[in-house]
Amino acid sequence: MKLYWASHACSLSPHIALREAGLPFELELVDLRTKRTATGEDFLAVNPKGYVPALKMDDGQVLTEGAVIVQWVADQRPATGLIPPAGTMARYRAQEWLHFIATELHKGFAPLYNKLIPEEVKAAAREKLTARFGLVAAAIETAPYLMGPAFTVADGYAFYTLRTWKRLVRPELPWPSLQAYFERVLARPAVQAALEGERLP
Ligand SMILES: N[C@@H](CCC(=O)N[C@@H](CS)C(=O)NCC(=O)O)C(=O)O
Repeated sequence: MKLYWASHACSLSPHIALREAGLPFELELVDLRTKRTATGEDFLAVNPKGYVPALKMDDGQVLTEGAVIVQWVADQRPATGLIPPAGTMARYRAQEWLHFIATELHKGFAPLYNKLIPEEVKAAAREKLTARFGLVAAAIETAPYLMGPAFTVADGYAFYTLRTWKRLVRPELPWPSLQAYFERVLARPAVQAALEGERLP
């Protein structure tokens, strides 16, 4: 299996999921500007969408969309509890988080990356993100992780968005309880290993 990734990108979330699941995989760095990989592959031939993450499986199939890749990864190792079983209400709750993180948090940062977007629009995006992160903060007031006592792939994805806030907005998270949550996830050995694996020479 091969995970196509880029630095500071949302591919960190499936990277964490793969390490939490203990699955064997390789990493392939993608240059998102040239669409070539570190070993010279044409990334558009791998994923015509041109963005990471993409997971090439052992049978050659390529799965894209981070919120879906992490579910596939978690389902390979059900005993890890990285996601509740398919068909249960708990699974829909995990999907509810994953979709919220993808569409409201991850994509909520989009205006902040765009140099052509005026500052007032960026300020409005930051305000909206603050309110959305407030919902995450409320969820972790009563439990260590989004789904309760145990870490799930939703936490790995949320962690990426918290890192993005720290990098693009300011080092302090908008809600105090989020900092403790960030540190809890950061301390996990699989998360440490993923961050180490993404350290560029
Ligand atoms: N819908 C995709 C979006 C992934 C995405 O936004 N990837 C960014 C990095 S975080 C990227 O590769 N951008 C480069 C591009 O769009 O060309 C998903 O949820 O996985």
